[in-house]
Formats: sequence, C-alpha cells, structure tokens
Amino acid sequence: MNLKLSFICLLSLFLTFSCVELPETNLESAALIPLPNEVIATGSAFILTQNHYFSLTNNSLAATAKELSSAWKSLTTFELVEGANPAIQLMISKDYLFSQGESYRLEISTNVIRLTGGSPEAVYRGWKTLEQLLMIAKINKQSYLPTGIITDSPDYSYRSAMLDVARHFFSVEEVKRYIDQLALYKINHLHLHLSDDQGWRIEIKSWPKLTEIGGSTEVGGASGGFYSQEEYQELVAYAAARFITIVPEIDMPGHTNAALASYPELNCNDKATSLYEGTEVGFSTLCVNKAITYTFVEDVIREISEITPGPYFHIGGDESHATPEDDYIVFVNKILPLVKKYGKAPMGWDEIQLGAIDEAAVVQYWAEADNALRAKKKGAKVLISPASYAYLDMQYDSLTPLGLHWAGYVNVKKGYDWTPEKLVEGINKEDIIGVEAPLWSETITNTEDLEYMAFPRLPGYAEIGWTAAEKRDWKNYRQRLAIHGVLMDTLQINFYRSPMIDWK
Ligand code: TNX
Repeated sequence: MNLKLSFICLLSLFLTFSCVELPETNLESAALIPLPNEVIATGSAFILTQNHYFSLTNNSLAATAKELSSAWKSLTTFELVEGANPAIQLMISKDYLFSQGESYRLEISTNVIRLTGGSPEAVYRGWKTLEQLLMIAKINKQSYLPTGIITDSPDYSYRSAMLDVARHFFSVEEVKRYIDQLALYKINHLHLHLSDDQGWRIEIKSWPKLTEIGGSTEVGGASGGFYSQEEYQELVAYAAARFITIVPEIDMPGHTNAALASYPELNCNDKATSLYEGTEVGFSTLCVNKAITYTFVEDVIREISEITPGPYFHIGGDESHATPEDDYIVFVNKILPLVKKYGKAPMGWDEIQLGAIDEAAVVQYWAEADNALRAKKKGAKVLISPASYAYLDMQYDSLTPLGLHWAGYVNVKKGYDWTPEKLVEGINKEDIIGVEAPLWSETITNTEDLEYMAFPRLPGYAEIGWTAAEKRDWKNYRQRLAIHGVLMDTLQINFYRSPMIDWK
C-alpha cells in the first residue's frame, strides 16, 4: 500500500470512529418478547455496519456461537468470525448472579456486546434476546443496536408447548420448524402427544403393528404417519440443540383406539376395534384386568424412555370415560412404578391425581381445579394449562375458521392477560412448575393451520412463563406484539391478524 493510500485509510478510520454521531436509543422500549425482567438503557448505539470478531470462554458455547454468527450474517449482511479483540463475547460465569439455570446478562455498549450466563443454556436464552434485537433493528431499518444492560431470568423454569401429532400427523420437518419458533420465544419444553384414538405416531420395535396399523390413518381419513425411533431421536437432538426438552406422551388407558385396533389381545374381548377417523373423545380403554396390557405398557414405556434424555414421561390419563373409576385407579397405580422403573418422572393430565401420585409426579391442570388441589395435597407439582386460557386449539372468536370452542373463545388479550399463580385459589407459585400451551389437532392439518392457531398467542404464553406477573401489562405487550407481526411476516409465520393489535 503506498503512503498516500494509507493516509486516506487512516483518515476514513478516524472519521468512522470519532466523527460519526451515534444515534440516541432506548433499550427499555425495545419490543422484546418475553419482556426481560430488568433492563437498564444507556442511550447510545452499537453500530452493525462492519465485520466483527467474537470469542467464547468455553467450548460448550460453540454451537450457540455458530448459530449466532450465521444469524448475524443474514440479519446484518456483515461477517462475525472468531478472533482477537472481539466485539462480541460469549462467556460462562459461575458468579452467584448466574446461579439460576437460565439467568443471563446481556451488556451492549458502543463497542462490545458481552453475553454471560452460568451455563450454555443460559447463554442460549440470552442469545435469543440478542437475536430479537437484531431482527427488530432490521425491521426498523436501523443499522445499530440500542446500548444498555439486560439482567434476566425466568419466572418459571418450565415453559412448554404441546403438539398433538396423533389427530393429524406432523412431519419431522414441520415439528422442527415449530421448535425453531418456540426457541425464539425462550420456550424450553415441547410435549408431543404421540398417541390417541386416531393414530399411533411412534415406532415401538416390540409392537410393530402399532405404527403399521395404528399409524396408518388420522382424523378425516388421510394416511397418517409416524416417527421411526431414529426420527424421534432426530427431533430430540434438534430440540436439545435449542435447549428444549421433548416430553413424550402416550395417552392411557383411554384415547387408545389406535392401539386397540392394532392388537386384538389388548381388548377385553380379544377383538381388534376398527381404525377411527372421527373426533369424539372418551370411548376407548385398554383392558385393565389383563396381564398383557401391562406387558404392552411396560414395553412402550421402556422403548420410549430409552430414547428420551428428558426427565419426564407423560402418561396422559385424561377423559378415560370408558374405564370404570376403580379400574382407572388400578391402572394408574400399576403404571406409575413402571415410569419410575425406566428412570422417568410421571406426568399426566389432572385426572391422574386419582392414583397414588407423589412428589415425583407432575399433574397437568387443564380442566378441574379440584384435581389440581388434590394433586398438591399428595405432594405433586402442577403444570398450568387451563383450556379456557391456554389452549391453542380454542378459536379466537366465532369467525375463526379452525379450532374448537368447547372451553370458550380465547382471543389474544384473554390468552395473555392472566397469571398462573392466581388462577386457582390454593395453587400458589411454589406448587407450580410452569405453563404449557397445548395445540390439539382435530381441526389442524398442517403447518399453515398450526401457525394460524399458535400465533400470535404463543408469544403471550412464553411471556407469562418468563416474565414476572408484576412486570406484565397488556397495553405494553400489545405494542410489542405489533412489531412482532413484522417479525413473524419476515419468518413467514402464518399468524392470525387479530383486530386487537395495531399491526405495523
Ligand atoms: C380435550 S385436554 C382433550 C383432548 C382434545 C381437546 C380438544 C385433554 C386432556 N383432552 O383429547 O383433543 O380437548 O380441545
């Protein structure tokens, strides 16, 4: 380089760094969902229009760094590569500040972005905050980020969505797409409803007809489908890379027609039932007094537990209207120890409190407050997913073309504006592990439908689980959600344009 050229370079460097006035910003008003629990704005800007270096303090952050640098490239068009004098720093710290599993700190100054957490999971949650800030900057055509410090940790450690892949089957690719969307909103569990009257969706090697026959159809009569164990493990790994735990559910003793149609011996009369493509509930039951029923259930629990690293196995247990109550209790009490035997903690819909549950169990409150209270008395924890607030298959209003309304309509405000620990008198914060938004799929056939029902409500459940109740406010939320409309458009999410939001 000749002298004259390097002089020009120096001059332009000088101009970029010292003469350009940085824009004024306010990190506190950033449209983040979930809203972080503490934000201090410092009013300046981190400029995005140049390449940067990043560093990690720990190899366990490599996957997050990889995701970050590829997103950085696509959101800013500039490169982010590992190197010295890094502007972007990912760190693990054992500081007491980060002692809680997902607590992170994101510090953005004019020249450094420092993201710290006590674990790779915590850093990942913080990265999702940074990712939203980058997305929002792009939406607003701002080539900078607002500066400040976000110190954040979740109100509830268990934030979940459920997908019913039994009534209609969803492919591995469709589920992965949903997992990416959940990750963006810091949801950390995905409950898969893997069996029901209309379909059996996971390969069980010792009972192959479950998927061969039971997986061959779905509501409406289309050809259904199932996950091989390898595909299921692929989903588990894909979710784990985003620090999302898969919770498998095999619904029992009711909701079992797909199994009863596959194996005659599971029926009390030894006759296989017909495959079912309708949407009624409560007509099927495993034969509680037959030994083979428990061989079957044990094989299923064993095979699924072996390929599920997460701590829970969900045994369903809802709406077993065809099982006499005494039999129901016998059944639940026989399978609870099987779940334990294969190293898992039992989860079940609120009816399972009839059985001998203990502190290890989690009872999912969906309908009966009394069930939640009885479960608490037995020492179990409660997962909050009340149908009338948190069911993603409930219609927004009477004009919604998909969904059901047996638990009422759930518009965007109703879905957002409630507090888990205030829902049932006697079920307090310490009794609750978290919140789940289930999406039942009787009327939902594909990704387009799924997104129409899940969005824009899902970000609201994510915020209920993450942000402390006293920090949440509908008026403030609806403004942030309006900006997420643009974000959802960018991600090509087919969301419902609720008239309650002034979409941008
Ligand atoms: C009730 S919620 C059910 C499901 C249906 C859902 C439809 C629950 C534990 N059971 O079998 O799909 O309603 O909203």
